[in-house]
Amino acid sequence: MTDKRTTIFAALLFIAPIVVAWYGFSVAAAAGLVVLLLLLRWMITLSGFVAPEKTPELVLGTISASHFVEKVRWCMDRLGVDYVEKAAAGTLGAFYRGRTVPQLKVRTGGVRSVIGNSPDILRYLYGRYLAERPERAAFLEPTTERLDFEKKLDAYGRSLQVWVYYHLLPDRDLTLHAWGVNSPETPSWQRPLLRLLFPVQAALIRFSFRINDAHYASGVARIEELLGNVNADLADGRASVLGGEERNYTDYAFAAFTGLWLMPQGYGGGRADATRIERDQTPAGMRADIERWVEAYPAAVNYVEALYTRRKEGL
Ligand SMILES: N[C@@H](CCC(=O)N[C@@H](CS)C(=O)NCC(=O)O)C(=O)O
Repeated sequence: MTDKRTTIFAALLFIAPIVVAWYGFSVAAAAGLVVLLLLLRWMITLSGFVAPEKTPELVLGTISASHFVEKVRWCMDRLGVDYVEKAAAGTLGAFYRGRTVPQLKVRTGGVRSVIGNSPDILRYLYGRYLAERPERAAFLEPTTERLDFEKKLDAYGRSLQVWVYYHLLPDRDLTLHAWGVNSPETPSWQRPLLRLLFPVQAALIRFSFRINDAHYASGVARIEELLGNVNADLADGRASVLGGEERNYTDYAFAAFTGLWLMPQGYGGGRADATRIERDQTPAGMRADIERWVEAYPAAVNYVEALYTRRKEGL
């Protein structure tokens, strides 16, 4: 409800024991400080009702180089809602705050709600905007078939995370670039932290995503299975992977995830340019996978590129 105020309060909580030790507070004085802090916390809660912070109605928490973010970002653009993006440095939020991106913050009057996980965000957007703009929201309808395909796509997205880090992590500079160290969108205080914490972050990623030869190989097998199936489905020239002439959110999700390795022009809708890595800058093994996929799955590649051309043209 009161983001900035609670952050300041959290900082005070960390400073308080230092103040107590520094000035040699008695037990009674330390207890008094605790009461003061509790009172301050209560005031912050009340201030949320009396003077709510003026935040935009929809804020999308992002890191710019994220295919899960791109899935939601594209759907929000397609839906035509006004929102602002708040970018953070890659991986810091996950390992120190326990949150993933995309994260949607919704303000309704004085109340702020936070939704994580791309499928949950898309379900919210459909429910929220269906009555207001039924035609624009129809592509978000979660039919059984779409939900089933979305699960497979999200698994493809997770395998791509293993694939990306397997290739990228050994190259510190490239990884830091992807995490936003050179991006003006990344808060300036987070950029030096990224450099400082790189060995910790890399170790955490290696551990949590199980980055090793065997997991990479099984991830590539899963990626190729999905690409093979979608490529076969698209061979008849259909507009939507699931069939028919109307595109739906799973088509954008497929394109957003595939865009992570294909890097078509316009990836990120102009909001991921500062973390972009061109194919000729990628490590040799990564480039070899990309080139193999481009050759093996032409229908899927053409489909994603065509969708990105339409995205650039605002269609
Ligand atoms: N199940 C989540 C997965 C999202 C996810 O894994 N996001 C990654 C970026 S692609 C993330 O949050 N990384 C944390 C960070 O970089 O702070 C979703 O569908 O939104």
